Amino acid sequence: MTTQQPFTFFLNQFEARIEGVEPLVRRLSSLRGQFLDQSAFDAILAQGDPMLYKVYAVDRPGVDGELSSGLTILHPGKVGDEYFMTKGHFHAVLETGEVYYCLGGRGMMVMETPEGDWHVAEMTPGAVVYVPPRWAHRSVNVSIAEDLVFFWVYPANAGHDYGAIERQGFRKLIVAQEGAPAIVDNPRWLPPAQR
Ligand code: S6P
Ligand code: ZN
Repeated sequence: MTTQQPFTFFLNQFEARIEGVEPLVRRLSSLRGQFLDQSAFDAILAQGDPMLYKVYAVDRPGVDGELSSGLTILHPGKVGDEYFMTKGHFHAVLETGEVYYCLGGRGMMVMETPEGDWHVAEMTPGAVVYVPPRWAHRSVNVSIAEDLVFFWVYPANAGHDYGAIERQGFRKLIVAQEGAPAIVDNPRWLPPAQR
């Protein structure tokens, strides 16, 4: 057994980055099929491929006991009436949870279980959202102009399973209705027994 050495990294909250870490960038094109309004999606892509979010990950070896952590910056914007969001995933090791700590902006975390239970949690500065084992999670920026910035920690051996979400999305969508975010049903979503 090897003994890991303690280390420190610096999260620059004001510049929304982690010192010395290259971010992973996700653009709109990587969420093809996720936004309900396909023609609005195509219209934005025809003008370019905007960056939706950046992820600064301090990854650790994927073994029992290790924790990965990092910072995500999700930009504001909409595709049709639907706010910019992350792809969303289950953890490949389903029985692993995650903690999110919101540092800035205004958002919602959409969650669901494989059985179709759902929950939406508000993300505002200071909010710590606990994602229990088995819950898929997606972050949504519901602000008009501000970035949604959050820190997260999860077991380094959890892995990511994007497949189920890529196929039919989450049960609930977050859309702008009369200027305010609303939780609505995703018409593409089917209960587990009908898939
Ligand atoms: C990892 C954690 C976050 C997300 C990130 C981007 O378990 O939940 O780091 O990876 O916010 O979301 P996604 O769905 O594109 O991985
Ligand atoms: Zn996760």
